[in-house]
This record gives sequence, C-alpha cells and structure tokens, in this order.
Amino acid sequence: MSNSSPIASYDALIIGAGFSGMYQLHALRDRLGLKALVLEAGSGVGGTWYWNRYPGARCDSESHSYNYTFSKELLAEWRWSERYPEQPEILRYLNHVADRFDLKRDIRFDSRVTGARYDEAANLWHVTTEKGDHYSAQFLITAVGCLSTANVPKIPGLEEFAGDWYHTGQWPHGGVDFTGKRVGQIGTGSTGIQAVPVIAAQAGHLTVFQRTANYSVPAHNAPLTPEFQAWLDSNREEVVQTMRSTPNGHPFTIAERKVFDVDAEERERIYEAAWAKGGLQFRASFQDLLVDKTANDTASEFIKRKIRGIVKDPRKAAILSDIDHPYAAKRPPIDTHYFEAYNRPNVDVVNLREEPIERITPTGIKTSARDYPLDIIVFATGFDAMTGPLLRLNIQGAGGQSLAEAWAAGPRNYLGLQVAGFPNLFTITGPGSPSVLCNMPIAIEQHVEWITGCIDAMRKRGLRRIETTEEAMEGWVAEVNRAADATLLPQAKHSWYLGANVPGKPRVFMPYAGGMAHYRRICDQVAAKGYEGFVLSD
Ligand code: N01
Repeated sequence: MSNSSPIASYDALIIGAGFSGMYQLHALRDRLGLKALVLEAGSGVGGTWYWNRYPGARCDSESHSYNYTFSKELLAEWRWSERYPEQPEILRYLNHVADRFDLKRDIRFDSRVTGARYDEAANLWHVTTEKGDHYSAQFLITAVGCLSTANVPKIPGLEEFAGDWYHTGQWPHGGVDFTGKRVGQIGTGSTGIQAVPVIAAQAGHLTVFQRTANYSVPAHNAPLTPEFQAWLDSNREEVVQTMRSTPNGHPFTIAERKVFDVDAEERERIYEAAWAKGGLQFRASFQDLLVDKTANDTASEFIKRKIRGIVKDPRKAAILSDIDHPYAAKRPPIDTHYFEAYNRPNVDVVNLREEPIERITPTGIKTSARDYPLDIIVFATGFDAMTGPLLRLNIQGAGGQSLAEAWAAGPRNYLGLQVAGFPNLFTITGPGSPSVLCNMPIAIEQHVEWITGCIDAMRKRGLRRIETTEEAMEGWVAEVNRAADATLLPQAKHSWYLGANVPGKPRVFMPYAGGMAHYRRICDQVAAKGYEGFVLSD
C-alpha cells in the first residue's frame, strides 16, 4: 500500500454510493455526527442503477416498495410513474435523495477502492484507491451491493471478436444502437429476460444463447393511476409495516393456504389470477411453494404450460419450457413480453445444453453444431455474486489475514455483518444475510440501522473496537445452512445463490433464507443482549 499521498482521516469510511452507502452516510453523519466519507468507483450515485443501463432495465420490486422508508417526508414527496420503475427513473430518485440530504459533498466519486488494511496497533482501517488516494478510519463499512462484479465468462476467442460486446452490468452510458445489427445474447436470467424484447424490437436479428431455461411471470407493467397514488398516500404506514413484517420485504403477504388444501380446479383458478395480476407475487400464491417439491411442481407445470401456449414455434417452445429446477429456486424473473418476443421472425433461441459454445470467432459465436455470425454480443451472464464485490476490495484484517484467505472455502461471518479477524468492518447485505432474497431497500435499511445503532452504543460506552468470534460465526453458518436446507432453494444446482455460475467458486448457499422479519428479530435480540457474539473493547 502506497504511503506517498497524505492520509485523510475519518471516523468512518463507506465503500459504495448506492442505496446502502447513501443511507449509511446519512445515518452516521447526520444522526450520530460522525466524520464519514463514501468512496465510490462510479462518477455518480446509484450503485446498481448507475451501472446497469442495459435495454429494458427496470426493477422487479413494485415502485412503491422500492424506495427508502426512513423518512416520511421523502416517502410523501416522491412520485413513481410506473408499477415497475425503469433504470433512469430509479437513478433520478437516488439523485433526488442525495441532493435532498446533501450527501454528494461527502462522496468521492471516481474513487475505486483497491485495498483496505487493518492496522491493529492504531485500531484503524487504511484504504487506498486506484487513483492513489489514501484514507484512514476507525470503522470501515462496505456498501458494495451483492451484484456489482460482472461475470464475463472466459469463452476462448473473445479478444478476437471483430464486433462489439457488452456486459449488461457495465453498459455504456450513451446506449448501444442495435438497428439492423445481428445480435447474440448469452444468458436468460432476470437481466436477459428484460433485455430480449427491447433488443429484439430494434435489432436486425437476435439470437439468444440459453444454457438454462428459466421461468418468468408477466410483470404487467403500467403507469400508476391517480387512484393508486391516492390509496398509497392514505395507506403508506400500512405498506411500510407490511414490508417490514413479511419474509421477503415486499408489500404483499404470502398466502396461508397450502397447494393441496385446494383441489386442482381451484388451484388453476388461483394461478390464473396470479398470472393475470403478474409480478413476484406469483410465488406468494401458496405458503408451501418453496418448501415442498410436489407443491412446487404444480406452479412449475402451470408456467411451463403458459410458455408453450405463448410461443408458437414448437421447437422454440420446447427449448424455452425445458426447465430443470423448481420454480423460484433461482431468483424468479418477471417480464414484459419476453416469451412473446420469440414469436418475432427476427428472434431465435439456441439450446446450449445441446450445442455448447465452443468459442467466439472474429465473426460470431461457434457452437458444437454451427457458426452464428454476429455484429454485437451481449453478455447477460450475471455476476460474481455476494462475495465477488467484497473480495475484489483486497481486504486485509488483523495479523495480515486477507478476506480471500478467510473465505477460501466460502463466506463465513456472523449475521452477514462481520467476520472474525476483521474488527470494525461491517458488510451491508453481506453473504449470510437475507439481502437478495428480500426487497433490497428493506434489507439495506435494516442493516444500516443496526450498524448505526451498534456504533452509537459503542461510542456511548466509550468502546472503540468490535469483533465477532469464531464461535458466533460457526453458529451462524450452521443457521444459514439450516435455513437454506429447509427450502427448495439449494436444489437449483446452477444458481448464483450457490456461486455455481462462476467456475471454481466454492459452492455455498450464500443468502440467509430464514426470512427478513425473523432475521430482524435475531439482530435486534443480539443488540438487546449487549451485542452477543461480538467482543467489544476500548
Ligand atoms: O444474472 P443470472 P442476471 N455460458 O446469473 C447464463 C438481479 N436483477 O444478471 O443459469 C452460457 O441470474 C446463466 O446460465 P445458467 C436479480 O437478483 C434484478 O440475469 O448459469 N450462459 C443465466 O442464464 C437477478 O437474479 C433486477 O446456466 C451463461 C445468465 O447467464 C440477478 O440480478 C433485474 C454462462 C445469468 O443469469 C442476476 O441476474 C435484473 C456461460 N458461460 C437482475 N454464464 C431487478 O429488477 C452465465 N450464463 C431489481
């Protein structure tokens, strides 16, 4: 680590200026009066919504639930335009929040963190950036998101490709002109499913390279009506309470009935109604969809039938509906005319299970069966999720141990918040917390508020150092595994929840599947017991 630049010292350094880093700055600076600074790699706020500008990018959480809830005034003054907000609108919202709370003056943009080292003697974190700037602080808080490290698969020949290629998570700010172009898209996750219909409408031809077929339920996006807005204005408190009390942080509750409590005809009626309503609520149709495979089969069969009904070409329909995992065992996408896009004459799908990609050539993609000539390749291939954004910070804890060493066999921590050997480091929405299994702003607010409460309690008691223990981590890792094993989630063997999308990554189920409300109670109890599972000292 270079010592050439002067060290700027703070009480707390926060890495990342997305939803989590912005709120963490506000909470530490404006509520506790700390000297806090955010270091952000991008040139603006927004995190995920700053980077993910691909065609069709919009949120899968309903707009009225995809915002901060910590300020009643902020909640009341912001108006979303659609049921599912598009990326530019979410970015406008986050800029509005940054301006409203005067956050930008304490954010250093274009400051990618390249290293963080804990100095045991001084009880300080030293952080360096790509530009060579050097900062120190007592507390280091990562707010780097779960899905911010792009996964571009190492397909041989990419460097020889004569056309252009893009990863959806690093999309050019000026957009990409697909007009008349032959486009190849790899990946059919939530991102790919959003991008296909929009690219298809512009491109000369779109070939979708599908490795794993995916479920999707219509979003039925539409402008928000004045009636809905009026309802929201008078029910805001109830909506917030629902989001805080449900397992997934969404503004809807999960039905209490089980799949086989009703007969087949009634079940079909329920699924049809859920399909007509659209969105992530489909998985809330029955209580046992995520825990009972036989129950889940009824939902998967329903959606597969829908796909076969929408897609007219039987060959394409067979490829798209050949889904090998339980519904919602991978993050379930929602879409705007995804399957319908395959009825266009300029859209085709290639089944990579039958003809895997062999290489990228100067003129396109070569599978084991044939060459596909392309002008543009879109990698909708996801992220090195959850651990990737943390490991690339090159964090070094007490005794020189790196986070990469500590997590060589997969992430281990306590409550998804702290790692033994890394004092005063907090990881917002870290692995082992509900994070991606929850509506993200709700998960983020809970972490930010817990961390802020913890730092406040330490300062009031004159304590300067907090570190979790090996025993606490062991117990929590067991709880994370128990919670995952009680669901069907680990059954999707190729899921990024398990790290399976990145070759060589340890296969560990990363998010906490025990539900957000339950997790919140655990965290609150830990705090109420004087931060049980942590060692605090001065
Ligand atoms: O990424 P993914 P994503 N060869 O990992 C395929 C959130 N999100 O960016 O399944 C060929 O889900 C891969 O195939 P397989 C949301 O949480 C939120 O779509 O590994 N194919 C898969 O089809 C989501 O879950 C919103 O076999 C390869 C695809 O690429 C998360 O982001 C919107 C491959 C990757 O799917 C990630 O979604 C969008 C290879 N070598 C996304 N490598 C919101 O609304 C990968 N694939 C908030």
